[in-house]
Amino acid sequence: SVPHYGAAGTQKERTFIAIKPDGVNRGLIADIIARFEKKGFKLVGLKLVHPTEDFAAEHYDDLKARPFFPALVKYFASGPVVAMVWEGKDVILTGRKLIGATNPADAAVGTIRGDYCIIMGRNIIHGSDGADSAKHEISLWFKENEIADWESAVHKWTYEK
Ligand code: IDP
Ligand code: MG
Repeated sequence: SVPHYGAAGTQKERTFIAIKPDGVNRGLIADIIARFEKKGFKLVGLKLVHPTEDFAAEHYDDLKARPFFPALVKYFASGPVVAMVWEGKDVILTGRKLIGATNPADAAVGTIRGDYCIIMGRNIIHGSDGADSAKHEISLWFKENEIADWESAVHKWTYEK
């Protein structure tokens, strides 16, 4: 079987997706999960976590030199987040497409950010931006025994093989 962070480039590619505290508070959990489910991706990890500011800073470590970093850490640690791992062919890139552009003002209508938020500092959802960050973020947020490596009963209706 694959490592718990998945195998990029295969049907077992995995990405880390988090509904941020504004998405949780605004009642968008079910809608966001539904979009990934209806696309055909498979949920393999799911938990509600209220991150500490230290953990938020670790998650966003690559942005620590940016001027908005302190506000970003406070925002991300301001309430519970829905932490998820989704699996499927090209789920990292396609997940980013479902989410839409970082700035909701630039996000296409029909994307999650395009439909549900207005400003960058409250853009409701996070998604890994590549294979390396997916591996890093899944490993940061989830232990091996928190990932369910299950076979979907509708696999053959989603993929040719
Ligand atoms: P991403 O979430 O689309 O991957 P990143 O560049 O990785 O975007 O930035 C992480 C998060 O930091 C964004 O989702 C957004 O909440 C916040 N952010 C990024 N750039 C800005 C900015 O210029 N002003 C305020 N917040 C920002
Ligand atoms: Mg990012």
